[in-house]
Amino acid sequence: MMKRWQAFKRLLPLMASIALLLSACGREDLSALRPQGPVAQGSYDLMKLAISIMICVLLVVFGIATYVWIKFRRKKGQTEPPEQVEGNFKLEVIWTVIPLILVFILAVPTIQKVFAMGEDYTKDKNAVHVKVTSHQFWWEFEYPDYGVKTAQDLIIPTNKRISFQLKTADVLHSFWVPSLSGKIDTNPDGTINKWSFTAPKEGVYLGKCAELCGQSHALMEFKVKAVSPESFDRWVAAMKEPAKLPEDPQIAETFKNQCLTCHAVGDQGGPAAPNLTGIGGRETVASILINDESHPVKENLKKWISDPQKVKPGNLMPKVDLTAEQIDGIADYLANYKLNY
Ligand code: HEC
Ligand SMILES: [Cu+2]
Repeated sequence: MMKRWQAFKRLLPLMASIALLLSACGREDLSALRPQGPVAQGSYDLMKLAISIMICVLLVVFGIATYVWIKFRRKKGQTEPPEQVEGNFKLEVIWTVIPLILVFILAVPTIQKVFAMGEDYTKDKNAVHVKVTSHQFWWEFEYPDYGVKTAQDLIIPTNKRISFQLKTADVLHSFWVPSLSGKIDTNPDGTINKWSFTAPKEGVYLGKCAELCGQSHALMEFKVKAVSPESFDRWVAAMKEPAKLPEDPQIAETFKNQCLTCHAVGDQGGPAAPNLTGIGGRETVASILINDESHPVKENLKKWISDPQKVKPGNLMPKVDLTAEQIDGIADYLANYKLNY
């Protein structure tokens, strides 16, 4: 007994540090335990149901076990083996039927909710339709009804059903916004998966790729930004305005030749890379460099453009050969490319 306690005491600091380490892994805004919309609330309710049932089972099983340990322990002076019991029809029926009932209680709402999440709203006229394409290592969002495409920040109106059609441009990824919904894969076999959720409250919700998809999988994030319906309409209108190019003609020339071969702004450029319209007002650069007071968007843009491979190893943007002035000029132009909405 003493020895065991000694060993336990020695292990205590290790266990405490592991607990600390693991708790640092949890990011507050990446938690399914703080649902912010009805779909995520549904999943959370299922978790609560499952855990409640498990706790009840645990209490009953351990209660009976403790009772049996005490009641049937070897009594003082007892020498013969206790009475041997083999089989008990009544008991066996009970411990088969009860678990079956519990599984049924869990299965019915789970199946209902899973099918509800994947229900097809692609023909729903009241829904906002978004075509999601996952790429190594970024998310593309297209709004077919508005002729608008964006990346990394998914802008949605509050209280409207958002109907998603999801596919991948390369390998298997998984679309996951823990506080708004469960996960849905984007399959490489060409299947288009359907999915939907709503966000009742304005706010920015963190999303993440939830399927190991390559070197920078862990850096493949996105944001869902829920805004008022009026604000959403203004955003769509601003996205549809003609492209604003750099004022400095030399920077404009470099930007057109070196960047618009892959990227698009407004009505110009190509579809191979994230659409950069309004990038100066987004939450992040390349989904992982968070724009805030200590990391202003221009700094993040310079960091990215100078060496994209250093920020997100293995991503498909090559390091473009530019002078420091060109990088500064382009970063300045993009940082000021903001949309009012
Ligand atoms: C060969 C195609 C290609 C070229 C040329 C290219 N990029 Fe990119 N760029 C990409 C791809 C692909 C990504 C997405 C990387 C990722 O996040 O995985 C990207 C990401 C970005 C991002 C982050 C976008 C976002 O949504 O946050 C910025 C900013 C950017 N590029 C700027 C530039 C600039 C400026 C140039 C010109 C100097 C340039 N790119 C040239 C392919 C290209
Ligand atoms: Cu991915």
